[in-house]
Amino acid sequence: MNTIYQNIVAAKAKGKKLLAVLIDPDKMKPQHVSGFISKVNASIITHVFVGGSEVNEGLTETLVIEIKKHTALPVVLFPGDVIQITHKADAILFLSLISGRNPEYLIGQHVKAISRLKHSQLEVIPTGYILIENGKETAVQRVSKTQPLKRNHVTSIVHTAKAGELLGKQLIYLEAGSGATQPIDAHIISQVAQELNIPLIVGGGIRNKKTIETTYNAGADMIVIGTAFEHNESFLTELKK
Ligand code: 1GP
Repeated sequence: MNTIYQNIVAAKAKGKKLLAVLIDPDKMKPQHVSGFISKVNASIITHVFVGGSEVNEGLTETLVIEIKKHTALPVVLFPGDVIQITHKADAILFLSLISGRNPEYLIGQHVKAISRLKHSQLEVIPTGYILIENGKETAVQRVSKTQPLKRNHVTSIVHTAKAGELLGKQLIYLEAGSGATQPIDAHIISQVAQELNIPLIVGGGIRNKKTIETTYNAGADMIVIGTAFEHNESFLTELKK
């Protein structure tokens, strides 16, 4: 059986675009999971991401167990820190915040994660995580105590992504931040996509079909949406299969 990563690579090769819903364990109550996930199952969503910048210990595992009762979609951890790691998920984006210069989020959390990952079957996907400014401070910026890359420094963004690839990251994730007022610009996405040989994920502030289309057309292989689905479940229904 293919790994989750191999399926992402295969989808990219075929030009099949992927869409992940991001569920924050702090915001989704277990009793709401079944109704929400039934809408996810009826939609074009291909992956369920679970994570948040600050989540209390135990909440992620409870949520993952509940989600997996209701869907066959791959459940992928998108953790803000090590306490969100649970072996009940299928995979983990092993995120290194390469836009920042805080060693804790470049390597520190990763060292701490090993005792939790060592005996688990979780598929670990090394991911270069790049935060780009969107006009307001984001949770990632606050928690990681790092500065995002400037939107108009496109060369610096492209070089950061390429450096991530050459360091061995298997995915690059361009992040505007949860609830971003401005999603990542198509121009930035296309410049980065042209340089990369690995799949490109884009998220933050995407809240309508038009932006989904622009983001895919610019070269994103996978889009991540959290806030828009949290605030408006009918947007999920709009994205029916
Ligand atoms: C945040 O990129 C994700 O880490 C999704 O962002 O919540 O704005 O959709 P939104």
